[in-house]
Amino acid sequence: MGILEKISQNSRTELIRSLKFFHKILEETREGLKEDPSDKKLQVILLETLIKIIESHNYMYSVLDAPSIPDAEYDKLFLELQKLELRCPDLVTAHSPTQRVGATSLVKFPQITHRLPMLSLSNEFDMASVEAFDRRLGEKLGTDNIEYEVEPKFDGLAVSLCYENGFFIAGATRGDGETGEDVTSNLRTIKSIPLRLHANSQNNIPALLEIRGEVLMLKEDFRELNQKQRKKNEKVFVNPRNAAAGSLRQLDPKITATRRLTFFAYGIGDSRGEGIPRDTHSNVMKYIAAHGLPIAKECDLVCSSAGLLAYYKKIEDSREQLPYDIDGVVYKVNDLAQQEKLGFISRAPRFALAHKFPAQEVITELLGIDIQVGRTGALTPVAKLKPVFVGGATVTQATLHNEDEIKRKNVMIGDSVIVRRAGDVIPEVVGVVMERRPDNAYQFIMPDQCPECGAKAVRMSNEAVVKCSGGLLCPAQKKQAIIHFASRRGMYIEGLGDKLVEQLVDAGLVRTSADLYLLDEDKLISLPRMGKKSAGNLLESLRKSKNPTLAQFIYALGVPNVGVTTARELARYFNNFSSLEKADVETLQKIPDVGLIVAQSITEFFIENHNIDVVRKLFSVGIELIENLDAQKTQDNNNTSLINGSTFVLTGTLPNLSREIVTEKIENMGGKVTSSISKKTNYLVAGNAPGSKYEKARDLGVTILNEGELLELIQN
Ligand code: JCF
Repeated sequence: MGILEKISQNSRTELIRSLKFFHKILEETREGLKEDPSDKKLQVILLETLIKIIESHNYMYSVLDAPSIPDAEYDKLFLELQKLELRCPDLVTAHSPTQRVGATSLVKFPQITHRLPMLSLSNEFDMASVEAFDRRLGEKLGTDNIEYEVEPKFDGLAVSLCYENGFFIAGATRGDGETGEDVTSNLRTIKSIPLRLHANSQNNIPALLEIRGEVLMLKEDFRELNQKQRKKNEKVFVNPRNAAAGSLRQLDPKITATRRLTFFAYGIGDSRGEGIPRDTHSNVMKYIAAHGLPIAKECDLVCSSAGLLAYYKKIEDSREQLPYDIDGVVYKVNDLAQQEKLGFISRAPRFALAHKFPAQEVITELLGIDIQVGRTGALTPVAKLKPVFVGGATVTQATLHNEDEIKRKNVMIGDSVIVRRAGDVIPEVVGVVMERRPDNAYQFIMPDQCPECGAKAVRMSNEAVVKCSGGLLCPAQKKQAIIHFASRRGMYIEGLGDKLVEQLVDAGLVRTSADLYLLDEDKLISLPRMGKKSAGNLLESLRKSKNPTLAQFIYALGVPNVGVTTARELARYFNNFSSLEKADVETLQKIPDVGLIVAQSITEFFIENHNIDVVRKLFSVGIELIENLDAQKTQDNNNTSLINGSTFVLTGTLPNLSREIVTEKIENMGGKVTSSISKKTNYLVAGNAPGSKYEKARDLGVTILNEGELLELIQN
């Protein structure tokens, strides 16, 4: 452990101890003030306590790089302090956090004083406040149809880039708004920041141009970084924003260079030179773009509050598809003369507003930890939460991944935990609010027995997961195996969902996937809520599922470590099921992507008597494989299709086709779909909001196709 890390850990522990204490005082003073709001002594105590708490969080966030509460909670405390100071102006002191323009600066980097202060934006969360904003400005300007430049609000780090005579000479973080950290060397590693401004059509380069914008990490790059970090057993980042911050604030620019960061400009600070627009903000944006700096594609011009709200809705709806995280939208009066007229209010321009999305991180209580048993017997701890509304839905459960994760995050039952839910990602417990840990919080102990069947739970020495050793005798594993068997990419038995499988197994009607095909109407209607019609539909689905491709069937069996892609490779290699069943470890390893572990997992599966029985039974109840179809198709296309033998990578969202379908089509025609671009990649299929793969493909000269072009290739 380095000195800095040691200090961090010690200060964190100390801080948490004192925070606990201050929170008690906070509550008591709040109570006291409820009885007598004008009690001067209590006011002073409340004020000092709020300052202590806020400054501690500031320190943990910006110096120790370890945020301890969600932004929204911090904002609440800050607001409470602001309100108190507004009521009692005599209590305002220079050391109050309200008297800063922004967050604390780090001492690690040299400081740079901004030529013009970097301001912050006023925030609003609701429609009515946006309407009030527009009305307020309209009254001041004497118009009821203000034009606004609008854009997504990047969830990154604000920086200022200074260009002299076209050369990038210095860049700094926002810091406290007056002075920031000199991160010039690190910014120079970001490819989307030009080291020299491009000449625009008038060919004039400004003598001075201070660009304001945001450094961020694209979602796709964030996922790749965390994958790499996990492999190297290094720190994984909570979200792209923290990853971007951690990457930009590296003392060694070589490390920053290995992290893929992106920059988007949103305005200018100081400037000198001819041709710099002085009329509208949208012209400033065009000017910035013409000089080679990236601006958000989603920038737009709208009028009046109706235009603002329509834009908010549009961006909110496309949020998931955007390549970067945003936390709202920004509205800015477009006319610069109007901007000047409106001026500033303390730390923010009066002519701009951040309209934020509802929080994606909230605090709630961890009521308990349940164990879920998966198909392969993996026991997954799941957090039972006090219901909480986050990211647009009520959440009662969140994954805790595994035992090590719980230890790493130091999660105890009874804790207040930070829960994050972004889009349709599974909600997860991000961390613990340590200062709120109650005295009766207790450690979770991973059970040494499967909670479903009582079999011993074992942890392999080199694995993070604990597994139930009950195999298919375990009802939970049985159910999961059947759910997997029936799934869309398996046998595709329509209408056979999780609930129904559970009922069938619990009623003793189905013990293995083969039993499904022995069901009849009488057996089915014995189940609660199952009529003749539903029974008929299910039997029809079962009948229709009896002729899977070899690949589908292999996948459906649920051999550990054999996913869709491996199943396809196996089908292509063996062409028929009996060769696969008989294959030894050496033979299996000749297949692309099959290593020793997968090969062993396959041979072990086909040695197991129970599995052999189920497979035999499946064939005896009428499963007939379309064994040679995949091979046939490949052969047919051998000489004619450009797809056969080519490697494809997919990025972004395709307008009409899902990734699964595209992958299936390509693979059925003898092509391969991989996840990362290299010189060996033949085609990149790019949809909306493509990630960094797009640039990489372009750099490597890989052919880029859109959905239409891909379909043409498939049809030819
Ligand atoms: O994230 C943005 N698009 C954005 C952030 C745009 C702006 O005009 C901003 C900002 C943060 C602060 N302006 C300020 C003053």
